Amino acid sequence: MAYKIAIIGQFQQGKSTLLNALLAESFADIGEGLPTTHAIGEYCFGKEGDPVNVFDKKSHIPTDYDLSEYLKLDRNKEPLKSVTKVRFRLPKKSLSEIELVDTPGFDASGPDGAADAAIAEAAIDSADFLLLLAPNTQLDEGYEGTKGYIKLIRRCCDSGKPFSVVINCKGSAKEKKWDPLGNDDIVATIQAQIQQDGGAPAPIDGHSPIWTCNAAWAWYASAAVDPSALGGRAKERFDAIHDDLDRHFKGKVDVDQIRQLSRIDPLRDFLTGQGLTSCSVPTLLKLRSAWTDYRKAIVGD
Ligand SMILES: Nc1nc2c(ncn2[C@@H]2O[C@H](COP(=O)(O)OP(=O)(O)OP(=O)(O)O)[C@@H](O)[C@H]2O)c(=O)[nH]1
Ligand SMILES: [Mg+2]
Repeated sequence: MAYKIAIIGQFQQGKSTLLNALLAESFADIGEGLPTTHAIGEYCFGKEGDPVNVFDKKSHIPTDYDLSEYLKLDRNKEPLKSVTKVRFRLPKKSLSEIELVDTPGFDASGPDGAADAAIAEAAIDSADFLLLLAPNTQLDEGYEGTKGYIKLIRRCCDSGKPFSVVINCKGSAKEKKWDPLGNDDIVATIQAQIQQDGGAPAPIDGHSPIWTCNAAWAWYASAAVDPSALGGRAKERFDAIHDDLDRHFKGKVDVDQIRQLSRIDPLRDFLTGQGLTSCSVPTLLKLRSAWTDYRKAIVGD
């Protein structure tokens, strides 16, 4: 059985973007502010041409779709609207030992919000490892969304399962928000909470259990190889990221550098290598300076 890694977090914080970045291909739908993922997305190893298995509430027997046909369909319309789980079987070496699971987000309002949370809870229960995605724009003292994250950190600790925290930078369009650690308090908040709840998260890349990344940059670096392949919304998102990068790097956007700075590759290596062990608080405390040194080495500021 493959090692099951579930990406969890609040709604619209970049779980599906992270999943696509780890697979270096766009399978999961990305949103624009409204809750977007409502079904479990399982991404596991398969052969070229394997069908996508689609499950809904009514039956345990899946309906099969051809992968390229499935990706063209509108997932917000019936029959796909009432889907509870989609299983992708992909010929990707990175999935030979692990299975990645994209989940609906926590804390959305309305009846869909409660249903999304129930599905995400079940995904936590059936996972071997949890990747909690925390955006750098949150976890500020006094910010309402922080409470939701504290609850999720506690949920990870209580699950007794190994977990790591990934900080992304959803607010990259704003000044200084391109740095996943642009919010000074974020690591301290997470550390204090994990410590208080008695959790022992797993260090990524032999280094720290709180990993910073920018999945949007990784996605940009992959798509930049062939921007003509992008259509519709993807093109708009690509152009927005390009403008953002242009500003930060003063017109010298080097795709390899951006990819390296996104820090997706070491995260993927960690996940596929299953280097999952526990880690002490002193190791956690080294993170901030490690990230600053890393950034200086790459962009020189
Ligand atoms: N700049 C930047 N934007 C990001 C990053 N990750 C996600 N985003 C943006 O955040 C928005 C939401 O991303 P999704 O991947 O749909 O978020 P999600 O957590 O899967 O959302 P739900 O499915 O609703 O729970 C999109 O507009 C993404 O482009 C990141 O690392 N950097
Ligand atoms: Mg999603």
